[in-house]
Amino acid sequence: LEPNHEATFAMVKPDGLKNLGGILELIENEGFVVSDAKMTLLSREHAALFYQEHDRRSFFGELLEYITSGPVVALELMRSNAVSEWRKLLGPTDAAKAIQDAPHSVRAKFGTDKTNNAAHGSDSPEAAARELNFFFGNDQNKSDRGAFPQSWAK
Ligand code: DGI
Repeated sequence: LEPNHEATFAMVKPDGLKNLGGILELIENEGFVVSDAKMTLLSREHAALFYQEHDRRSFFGELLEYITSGPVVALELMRSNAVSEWRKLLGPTDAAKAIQDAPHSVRAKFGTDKTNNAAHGSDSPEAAARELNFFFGNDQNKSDRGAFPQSWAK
């Protein structure tokens, strides 16, 4: 494995789903391995838990409406420095700002505004661990990854 090999959590949001292929292409091109994936529809309760740090923000209601408006695709991504590298590829929260500051980013290419911004990325290794656990649980089958070819997880 490469130095600093780690996992992060990504989520293709409802507005990003129509561009799932394009988003996965950017992810693969940056050397990430998609090591787990799950398509799901978040309940309002789960969405509120996932975004609980924002529960006092003015946009919280709008965020919950949006994130429960259609299916999301949860992804576990692996590579060296996966957390910071995925944040970099994702781009700034506001897709309009992303077009200016990070034109090759996922949010610049596939997002629209502050709410409809195509995808999510954990902002720290601690958040990644919590968010991976939230979507994928402490899945013992994850050790089955050892059954994949050595070359697969780079
Ligand atoms: O980690 P990010 O997704 O880049 O941003 P965050 O953790 O600060 O906020 C989580 C989500 O909440 C973000 O992807 C979209 C929404 N959000 C954040 N700030 C604003 C916002 N939505 C609106 N409408 N206005 C905001 O200022």
